[in-house]
Amino acid sequence: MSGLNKGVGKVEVTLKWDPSPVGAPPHDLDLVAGVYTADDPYGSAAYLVHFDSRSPDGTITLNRESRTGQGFGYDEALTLELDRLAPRYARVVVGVAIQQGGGRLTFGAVANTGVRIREGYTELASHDFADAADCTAATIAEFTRDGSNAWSYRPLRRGFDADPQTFTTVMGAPPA
Ligand SMILES: [Ca+2]
Repeated sequence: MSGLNKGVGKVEVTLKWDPSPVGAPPHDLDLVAGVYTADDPYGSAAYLVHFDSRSPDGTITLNRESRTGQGFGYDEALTLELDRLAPRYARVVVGVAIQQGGGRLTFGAVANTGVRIREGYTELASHDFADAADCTAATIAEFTRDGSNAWSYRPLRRGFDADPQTFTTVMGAPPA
């Protein structure tokens, strides 16, 4: 599915992947959310949410974090309560970054990657990163707030060749 969905409130993003082969370094993928202000929606993130960084007001929460991809079903889960975000925030970008501890690791080298975006029981999108096979990080979704205060969802599929730290500084950049 793609396209524009208006009026989204509480959204869950879930990420899955399969563990690395036995003997290989673990594959660790991370969900990342960048929150941007109305004054500077494409600039630096006002704050980030990921395994090592929480939202100051608790509106965006990483409910589950995996360092290996082991286990059934989804390995990481991020909940965004967009309708609770303070008015000064007008844009949220969600992406996935791959930890590069064992050398350069791309989506194409990680087995069975998948991400799903849902609002309640409604699936807004699902994605397998096939179009980012040569990338080490990618954005997947953008949520923006318009003048009427309603949040809209758009797919935002852009691949990056960046480590997780660098990715957080470029993920909010405007489209080229
Ligand atoms: Ca992780």
